[in-house]
Order: sequence, then C-alpha cells, then structure tokens
Amino acid sequence: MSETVPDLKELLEGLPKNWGKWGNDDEVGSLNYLDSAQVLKGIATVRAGKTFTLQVQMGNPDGDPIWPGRRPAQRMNVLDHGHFMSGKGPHFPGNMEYCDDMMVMYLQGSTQYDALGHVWYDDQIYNGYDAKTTIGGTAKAGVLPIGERGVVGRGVLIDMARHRGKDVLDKGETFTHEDLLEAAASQGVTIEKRDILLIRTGWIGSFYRRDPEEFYKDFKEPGLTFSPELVRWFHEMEIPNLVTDTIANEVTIDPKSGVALPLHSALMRNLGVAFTEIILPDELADDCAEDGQWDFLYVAAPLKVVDGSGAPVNPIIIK
Ligand code: UVW
Repeated sequence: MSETVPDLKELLEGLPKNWGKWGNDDEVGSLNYLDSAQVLKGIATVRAGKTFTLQVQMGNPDGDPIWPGRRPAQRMNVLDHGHFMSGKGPHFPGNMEYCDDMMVMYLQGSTQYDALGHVWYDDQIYNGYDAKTTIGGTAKAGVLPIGERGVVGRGVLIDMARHRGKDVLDKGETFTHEDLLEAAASQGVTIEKRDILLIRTGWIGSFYRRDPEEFYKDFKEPGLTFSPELVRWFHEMEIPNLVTDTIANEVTIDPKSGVALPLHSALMRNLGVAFTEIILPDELADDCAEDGQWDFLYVAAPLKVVDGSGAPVNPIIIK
C-alpha cells in the first residue's frame, strides 16, 4: 500500500469519463447502452423458461447484510387481527378486516440500485452535476430515472468463488477484469460488449451461515480491485451495469493505493455504470453450473423513490 493515500482526483486523473456523452441532462449514464438491440439479445438467451429472483430477504429477523453504520430494515405491524379481536380495528360495511404494516429502512439496506449521484469526489457527481444537488435529496442523477427506465439486457454471471474452488472468497480477496475473463473462459461463456455483468463471490450467501460478529469484524469485503486498465476495460466494453453479491461491489479498501471504494468513483461517477449490490445469486449459479448456461435475460427496476440516492430492487433472471 502507498504511504500516503492519494485523493480520488489524483488516482483517477486521465481515466475515461462519459460525462456529456448522452447529453448534459442525462441521469442514467451507461444504462443508455441498453437499447432495443440489447433487450432482444437478452431475450434470445432464453431457452428453458427458468426464472430466478436475486433480492435478499428484507427485514429478516435474523439480520440483513448491510454496510457498517447503516441499520437493517425494520418492519412494524400497524394493524392485524388482534385489533379486530379486541374491537380496535376499523369497521367497514360488510365486515372486511385487513392487516397493515410499515417499514423503516436505508434505501441501500437491501439488494438495491445506487443512484449515479450516490457517490462523488471533487464536488461533482455523475455528468458534472454539482454535488450541492444532493443536499436534502438526490435531485440530479437520483434513482428515480433508473426506476422510470428499467434495466433489461443480456446478463452474464461470472462465478469467481466457484472458479477459485471456494464456497466464498476470503475477506479482502481481490480479482481483476483479467480474472473475470479467465473465469468466463473456464465457464465457457464470453463477456460481450454491453453485457450486464453479474459477479458471484459467495459473500452475501455466507452472511446467512456466519456469526454476524465474525462477518463484520475488520470489515473488508472481497471484490474487484481498481486499476487504470480495469477502468478502461469497462469503458471499452460499454458495461452498463455491475451487479454483485457484495455490499459495495468492490474490495473495501484498494490494497495498492489504500483508497476506499475507488470503483464507485471511477465507474459510477465517471462512466455512469449503474451499481446493483447485495444480490443473492447462489441458486442461479448452481443452476448455471448444472446446465452450462451462464448468460440470460436480466430484468430489473428499482423502486421509483423521488430524489432517492438508491432504492431496493428484486432483479429477475430468465433462462
Ligand atoms: C457506500 O455508499 C459506502 O456503499 P454502497 O454503494 O454499498 O451503498
């Protein structure tokens, strides 16, 4: 690790940016690559009619995997049969009874899309919008335009854990785009231009088997690690969406520079790559290993939260 941790501006100097590419008022970035040709390409992968959902359970009493400092979603009952039994429920003509509940949650507290304006440096978010536009709500490059648009295309799953012969990658274990290409070759699939890139590390699945204290201790997720070459690869491949089974989609601290989450800035802020985090792809991965088909139709749309910095999502895979 370098002795002094560089500023993100210094680390990412000279690397590609997609600002202005889709107009000065664009808010969905590389998702613009997902045109009708990409939708049809995704549909063309469907063979057996198998479906999978990738969201983790939300408000699980045993705990939800979340970034340290955030709190898991809390669901609270507001009305149920108990109210009607004790005569406290509302009365409707015909005697209908019902239950109601509410949830308090971090919008990044489950499987979610980050808004492109979720992370920034140097006072500017994606597309050059002023970081002041995040004050009081993500007014620019928020999650709403992603929810309005939806995300559909050909997805490819790269199972790094399986490729390395592990149930789950180690804390802080890294891999590069070269490793992804090697894993893809061993799976017999090609990552093509404009593919939605899904990566399995086994990390989120392991949350449900591990002691929470051990899971969060010295919090260091495994994941992709920054290099200028990796950023150029994402740019050249026109990857619209990075989807992983970790809480932050990349290794927590870049081991070389010491910078925290540099890909959030290099890919999300600068290239407009949408980040989908905290997926649970284990069942899908097992099925792909069994039938040898690692590409599929990916369909997702985060909830349309006005001015949200992110929003929960339950992506659907169709093979
Ligand atoms: C942070 O914002 C720290 O992470 P995430 O993108 O996982 O929400």
